[in-house]
Amino acid sequence: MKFRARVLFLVFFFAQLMPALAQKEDNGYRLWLKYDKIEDENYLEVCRGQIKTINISGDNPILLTAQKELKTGLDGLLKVDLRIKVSSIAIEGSVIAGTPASNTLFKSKMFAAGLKGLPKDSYLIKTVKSGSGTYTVVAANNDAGVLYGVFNLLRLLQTHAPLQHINVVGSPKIQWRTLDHWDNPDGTIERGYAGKSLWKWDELPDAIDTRYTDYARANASIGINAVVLNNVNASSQMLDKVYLEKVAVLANVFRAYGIRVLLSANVAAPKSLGKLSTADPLDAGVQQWWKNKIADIYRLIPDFGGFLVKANSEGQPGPKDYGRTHADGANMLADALAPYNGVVMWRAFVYSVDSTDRARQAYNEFAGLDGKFRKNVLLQIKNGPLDFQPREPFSPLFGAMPNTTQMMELQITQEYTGYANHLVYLAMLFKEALDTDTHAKGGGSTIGKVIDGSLQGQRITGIAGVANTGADTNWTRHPFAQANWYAFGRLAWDHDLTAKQIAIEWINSTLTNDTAAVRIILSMMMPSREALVNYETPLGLTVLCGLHDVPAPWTRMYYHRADSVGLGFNRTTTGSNAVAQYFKPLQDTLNNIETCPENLLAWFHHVPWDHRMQSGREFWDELCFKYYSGVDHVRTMQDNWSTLSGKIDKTTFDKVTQLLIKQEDEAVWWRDACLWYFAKYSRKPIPQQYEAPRYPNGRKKAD
Ligand code: GCW
Repeated sequence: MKFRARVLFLVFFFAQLMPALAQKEDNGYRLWLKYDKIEDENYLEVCRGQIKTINISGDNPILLTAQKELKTGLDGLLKVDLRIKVSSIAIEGSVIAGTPASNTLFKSKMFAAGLKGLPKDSYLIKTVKSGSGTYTVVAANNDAGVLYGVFNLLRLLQTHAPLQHINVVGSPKIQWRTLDHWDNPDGTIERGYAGKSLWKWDELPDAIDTRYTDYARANASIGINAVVLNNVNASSQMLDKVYLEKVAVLANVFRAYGIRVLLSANVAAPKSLGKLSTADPLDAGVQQWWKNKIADIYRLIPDFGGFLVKANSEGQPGPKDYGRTHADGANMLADALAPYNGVVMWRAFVYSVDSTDRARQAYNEFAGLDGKFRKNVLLQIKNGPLDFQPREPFSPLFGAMPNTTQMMELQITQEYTGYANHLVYLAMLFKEALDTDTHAKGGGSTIGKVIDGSLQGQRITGIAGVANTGADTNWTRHPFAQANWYAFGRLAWDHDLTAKQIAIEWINSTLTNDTAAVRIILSMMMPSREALVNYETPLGLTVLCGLHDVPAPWTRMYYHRADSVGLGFNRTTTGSNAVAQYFKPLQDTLNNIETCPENLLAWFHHVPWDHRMQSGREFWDELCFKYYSGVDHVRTMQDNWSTLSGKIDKTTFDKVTQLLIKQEDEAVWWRDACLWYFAKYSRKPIPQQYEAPRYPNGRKKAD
């Protein structure tokens, strides 16, 4: 071990001495919007041959943005200074972008058919042959569609897609593609690992940080169109006029990028802010207070999106304080927002420690309320029934409320997935959740189809990701954490994209187009989430942490139930019967230890230590195997990354190298702590072929 650490140190040390090769130093600020000159000379030539002018009128804010972005992107990638020439005639060598309203060209027969029926925010990109040359078209029915099309055209260039024959239609599957910030008025971020909040409340509304624009650009480039600015553990202060005026300034900046602003609302605000004696949603005075407040908000922010609410969970106030239901609370706000087209995103994350099985709680509280919510209420459900663990089964609420609009909440910030210290590509987790079959209407009833409305016909659709951004220069601290922000946006836009496709896009636009290097980076990213599961909570184990990045299984008996017989939480019919919340036949599959997927075994079963696994190993040996293979992957990542020295810009290379050293050590710590502790119950040794623990009693010195 020591030898290994020394080798890595030397690699790192010599990497420092190497001259910065061809690559520029990169502080990561530009994210995936780098637009450095295309290095492949042949491809560059093709692009320069086809793209010579830009034709997009910038006569309203979003089109102006699209024009700016198109020029910035193309100028950078092609290293030219393109002329903007607005005309309704298609000229060879031009990129023509717009809507039928902005350019009469798009009213012509040639485009009318393609645009007909193209939904809001969708676009088509097409190479059109004309005479001896070609021109390129980005067309949409609304301005935001043009902006998304422009960003996609730039992405095609960043990924070196063949330009001569483009024929792409892009269409978002989900309407509310939302980023939730857990940012507090004092500038701190709950579960934020990349510095302070981006919102400088003390400077607003007077000073407008240019970073707000860069933030909006990044979001728009991946299709995000809504942001909730403040923590769900909400301070009423955010609804105060002083703060609303600051919020309005941010909303103005974001609007030009097609982004709407929402706020988390503390439902006790009528009391704390309005000095009423109650916050009961059925009280006429309370209802009037919200109506007035909402009218004030829309005066300042005409396209305000609405409220996100965490109620009666972890100490937050809510309708149950007054003997009312979640539906009563949500509907009262929904009625007040409806005249303005606003929505309520009401969270289903309810948690009180005393419940016998926490994994059952959300379903118990919400399933019976199906059909009771207004049409403009979206029930926001975390992907798993518990709380953003490295792996959970899906929340059984999905698909179980056919008369209620459901949206999914994912966590981009790495609360339980290594903070911003571990390289973990979360698209694998997001995809697993979106692709899971709920069996709500027979096989193929995936969560993706529930939330995009195609399964149960809900008309409003949404998805939210808890942001991992902060004021750190590179936004997310770990350079690879940017990929998780990127992947969330891309999947919110189209959950049928594959995690691999998205990773390639991100690598190409952020790190490199070198084929061999891309392959190596992919081999690191793609298995990284499974590796995390393996070195923290394999085989269906969950919440084995103290602080959320530190192993402490000895404090989490509630979740793992280790004893001399076995390990895991019995949620079968002989236990808490949480399986009953799932649709058949899945319910039976999960209930039977022989058919339950092994990666969820200890979630649903108290697994005997000698239970025979598919690998032929006994459960205990399999557990050891998983913990050790999780660590192995981190080491493979280190080895692979070290081969990229000189191929990736030095700042990023060094930073990732350092973080991988930390990740390796923490992975080993998790492995050693969990196996040391569980061995007390299994009374079995760690098989001999494995290396000796680095932390034999599960503690680090500093611990
Ligand atoms: O995961 C838990 C977090 C809390 C968070 C809560 C929630 C915002 O530990 O910090 O509170 O979930 O989602 O409401």
